[in-house]
Amino acid sequence: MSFNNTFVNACLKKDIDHVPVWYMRQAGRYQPEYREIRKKYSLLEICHIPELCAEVTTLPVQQLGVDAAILFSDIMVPLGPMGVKYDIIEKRGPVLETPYRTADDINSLRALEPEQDLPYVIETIKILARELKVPLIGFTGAPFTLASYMVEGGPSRNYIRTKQLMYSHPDVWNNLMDKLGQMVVTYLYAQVEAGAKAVQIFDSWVGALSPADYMKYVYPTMKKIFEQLKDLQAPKIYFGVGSGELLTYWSDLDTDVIGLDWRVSIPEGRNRIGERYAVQGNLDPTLLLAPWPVLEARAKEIINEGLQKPGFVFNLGHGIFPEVPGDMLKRLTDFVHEYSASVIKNK
Ligand code: 1CP
Repeated sequence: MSFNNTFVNACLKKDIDHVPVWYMRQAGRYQPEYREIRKKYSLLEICHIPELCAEVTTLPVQQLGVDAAILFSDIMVPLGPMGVKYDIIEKRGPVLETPYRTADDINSLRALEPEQDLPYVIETIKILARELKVPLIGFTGAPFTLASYMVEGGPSRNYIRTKQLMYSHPDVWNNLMDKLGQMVVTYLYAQVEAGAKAVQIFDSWVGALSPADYMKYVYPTMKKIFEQLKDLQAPKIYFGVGSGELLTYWSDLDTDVIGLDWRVSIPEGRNRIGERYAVQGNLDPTLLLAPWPVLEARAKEIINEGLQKPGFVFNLGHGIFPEVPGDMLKRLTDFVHEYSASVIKNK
């Protein structure tokens, strides 16, 4: 079987013969095989065993026939070597032993050296780069989203402590953004060096901010990150949930692809970010629990909208829920491939 580079080509707005598809959280609890592995190993243990981690990363590619793999890891993983003590609690998410809230807390963070600090991640990527027939997506959390876990101490609804730090001690906040921004740049270069063919920056919770606060407290760091990533030999995807009102402000970031959630349509998303970027998205993941005709109709609309301009990757607007039946995802993947191929052929 030859290497399927359709995903990377779509990210770069090149010609494609079908719309590529992958799913956020495509490796996870909805898979019986994953649940079996998780009976024996914690999520972080899986990340530490390269052969096993590569297997978990590869499972959805084999089962669903998706056009890209995403490294099995968590956004918290690079924070460990920087000094953050955390665990990932089942059905909850990342939880810290002690939150980071003061100037001293943040000064104590040390810089990430990926090859020395995360050799198991590098090794996993090397295995996958050798074995996969589709591109591997490397990833990192974005500074705001990572900071939200560090300052709150865990998942949050209103990000009160995070915003409090931001408003009350902008110098301390900026120091935190700066350190996390440096980590993002170093970590992504290391992942691509090891063999990742694209990268996604997850700013999952940035939609909690007003545009004014985004511009003041987050944008300068994101602008700098993308400038520093200009020599990265792989397309970059920037994604946030509920980020519709921020999209206009993303229109001069040096990324290749913008990930959209389902609250903004693909054409409206393109209006807001401009012609320059490819887009990725944006099926509401809840539709995977709807009757097939309802799901199919919506997928069709998204594909038609996506194909109006060059540069489209089919994905969900956010991660797969554990309740989703795997055969629904397989059926959707086949549908995206077949339907989009027929639209492209008849153009
Ligand atoms: O196939 C894949 O996508 C799996 C790899 C992956 C990725 C890309 C995992 C494994 N985590 C992530 C990124 C991640 N982790 C994000 C960004 C993407 C997103 O928005 O979904 C975020 C916000 C986290 C933090 C996190 N880790 C949460 C969310 C908590 C909250 O604040 O609501 C949770 C539940 C986790 C645990 C986790 N990470 C990954 C999995 C499969 C799981 C849950 C299942 C398990 O414990 O086995």
